Amino acid sequence: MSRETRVGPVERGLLERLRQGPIHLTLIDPEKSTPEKSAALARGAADLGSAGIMLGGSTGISREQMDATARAVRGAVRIPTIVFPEGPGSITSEAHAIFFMSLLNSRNLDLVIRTHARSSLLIRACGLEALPMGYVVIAPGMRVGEVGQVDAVDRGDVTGAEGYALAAELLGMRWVYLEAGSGAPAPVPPEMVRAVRSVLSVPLIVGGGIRSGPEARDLLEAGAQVLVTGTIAEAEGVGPRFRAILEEVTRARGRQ
Ligand code: 1GP
Repeated sequence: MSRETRVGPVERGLLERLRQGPIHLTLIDPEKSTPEKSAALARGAADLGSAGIMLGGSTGISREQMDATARAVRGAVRIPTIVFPEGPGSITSEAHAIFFMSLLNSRNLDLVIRTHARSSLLIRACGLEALPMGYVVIAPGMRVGEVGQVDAVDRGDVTGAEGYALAAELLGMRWVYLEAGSGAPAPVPPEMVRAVRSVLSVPLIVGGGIRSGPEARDLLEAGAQVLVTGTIAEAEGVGPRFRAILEEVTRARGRQ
């Protein structure tokens, strides 16, 4: 089978959109809302131009909650619904795809590869499209840094971040995610994003702590291709700050 044929429709669609410039993904935590409210939030985000809905975030999401939320969101929007897993319990056939991600700087091998070995056959059986991703936690890392038993990359350690990102690409991962941690006081430093982007040819995702238009703009100017926000819409809905972030993404697309 050629490499081309392994890339599924969700990934092809995202790559197609990326050709026109950066995109935004909205992270929704199924544990923090009802399926109906999550679907309404997804609709609002999609209307403002978000390119996909990621479902995940909390530890210990139940399969039932994930199924119900994925079903509701998938029924509400045309953009793809992508699982952002915290473990095998996140796997649902109700979503379109899953970020099949290795937490590269975890000390816990379960999160690097063992859980993947235990869940890959189920993912295939569910018909879920897998997007292979290298996931790298940058300080402060917040909850994922703790739960993920991570040796977080120091915010000044640009070479460390470049090393992880390029290793992911050389291992064949088609997406790289620099994560400062949900609710981080500041996003990944733009200078780190710029450096990582300069060594990568696969798309670079950046998330954690993005709360304002100017923060989004700085990351986009540094070369982030996908911005992920969760907390802002969770706390305020698709309000002014969420809109400001989406406006920056739209503006950056206009510049390409
Ligand atoms: C978490 O990067 C995402 O994995 C989103 O972070 O909740 O801070 O937007 P925020």
